[in-house]
Amino acid sequence: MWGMRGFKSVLRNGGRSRRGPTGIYNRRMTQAIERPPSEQAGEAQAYGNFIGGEWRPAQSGRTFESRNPADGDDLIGHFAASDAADVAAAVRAAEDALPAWRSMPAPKRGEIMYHFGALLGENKERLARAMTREMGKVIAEARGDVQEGVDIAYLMAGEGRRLFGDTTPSELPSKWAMSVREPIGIAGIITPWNFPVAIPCWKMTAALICGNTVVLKPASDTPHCAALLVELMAEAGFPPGVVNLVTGSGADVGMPLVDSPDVDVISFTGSSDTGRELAGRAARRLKRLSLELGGKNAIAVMADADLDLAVDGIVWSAFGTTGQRCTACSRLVVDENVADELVGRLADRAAGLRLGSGLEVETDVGPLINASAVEKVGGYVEVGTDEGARLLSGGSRAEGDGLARGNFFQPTILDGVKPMDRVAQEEIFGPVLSVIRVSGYEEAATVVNQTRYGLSSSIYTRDTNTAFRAMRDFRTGIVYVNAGTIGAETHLPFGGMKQTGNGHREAGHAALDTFTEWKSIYVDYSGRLQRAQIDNQ
Ligand code: UN1
Repeated sequence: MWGMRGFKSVLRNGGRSRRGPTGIYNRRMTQAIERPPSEQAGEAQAYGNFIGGEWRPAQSGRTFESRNPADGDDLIGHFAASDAADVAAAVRAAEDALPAWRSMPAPKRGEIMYHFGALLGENKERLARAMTREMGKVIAEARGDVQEGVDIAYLMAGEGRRLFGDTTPSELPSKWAMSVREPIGIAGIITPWNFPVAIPCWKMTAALICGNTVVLKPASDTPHCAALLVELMAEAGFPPGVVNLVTGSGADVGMPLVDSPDVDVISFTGSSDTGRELAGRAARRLKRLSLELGGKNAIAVMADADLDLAVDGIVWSAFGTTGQRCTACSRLVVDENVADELVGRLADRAAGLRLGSGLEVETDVGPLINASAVEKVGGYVEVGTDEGARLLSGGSRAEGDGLARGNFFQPTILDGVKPMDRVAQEEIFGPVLSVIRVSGYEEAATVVNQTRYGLSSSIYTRDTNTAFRAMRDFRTGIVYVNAGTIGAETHLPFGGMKQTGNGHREAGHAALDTFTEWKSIYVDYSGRLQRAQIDNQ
């Protein structure tokens, strides 16, 4: 446990985030930045919530730990185990900051955002290493995660000079008609651990550029990444209270945020079960809610496909990030004419993947996020084999040199899976690929769509007509041709059909719809009463 002295010596103190004379965060008042606690030698450090520009412990004084999933002995830090009282304080700070932030011209908000993107880029290596240490993904992918944050920050900085509405002819003479976007108010942002920089950045940059203030509740598995991110946002010049961080559990922090009558919009990425619960709570308050939930993404490989290309794409999509992406490929739908050859090559590749700490450059596959994920994934392998699938490679917890203290699971391939088997229907969120054999495109398209989810899909074919049919037929928010199911770029809409979400999209300019209200404005300069629908007939 830390007292306030230890707390203050480690965390950024209030000086750098005090309001300047203009009421706007004044960067000249900042103090020298201490070395981030993660880089300091000695004992694990304590981190608080970031509320109204100050780092504060949870009001209850309670904390929780974050540990390295590749090595459970590596304690990263102690974090505020917050509750409804801390959420209320953060919401109050966001409310106080709202009037000045929403009235700041959007291009000015964009300048701060641009500065944030640049700082994130400068700190890419530091954040990437902290990310690999905290959630396990291999360092190259962690750098990609931070880069995704940089990309969306620059995109949203540019939106500060767009945020377009429409001007349109009125049906009446001498009357002006236009629509403009307005911020909604306070945005509650609830994010997962698998993209601990990119996803908070997608959500927060979109909310902020539109003029909302935010309260971020990061996953309990990655509070350190969130603290480092928010620290950079403060340094970039977002005024106090515009970005607030509250760490803790979903029940103690996430739910009070969703229930708060003062939080106007919630954006959540996570499990379908939690998403459904949030939807019920938000609905009772008529609160806007953007959900990004599960996936059961398929790659279809046709008989005419370039199999070398397909093998690379499948291995990357199924086992990259240890299968812990919403977009990960967990179903391979393969034409029976090439199935044996493809599956044989995949099994060889899977067996050759090197497991280990993501900080070692030669590691291909890092650990799962925690011990319960190992149990869950192992349980699904059993479910699959009980349903009649053949285990082609992997199938159990990985042990061996350097793996004993981590949550490692072997890359796993199950062959002979039927479309409605549980391992073909339920999200496993681990390195498990279910192979379903089909005869031809029609059956492949049916199987690809035979799921309640609809995030990402892909087809490998050399036939242009087949590729276009898949682009038309696959019921997913993202479709790839001759590429795997992962790797969405930030300037296109990201999100899924069916039960992957509730119709919203993130990233791209589509994200602005989540965080703005439309206002339609009519200006009659005729100097007389003109009645719409009546006086123009
Ligand atoms: C996620 O797993 O929730 O397309 C996000 C991708 C990444 C984002 C994944 N750019 O795989």
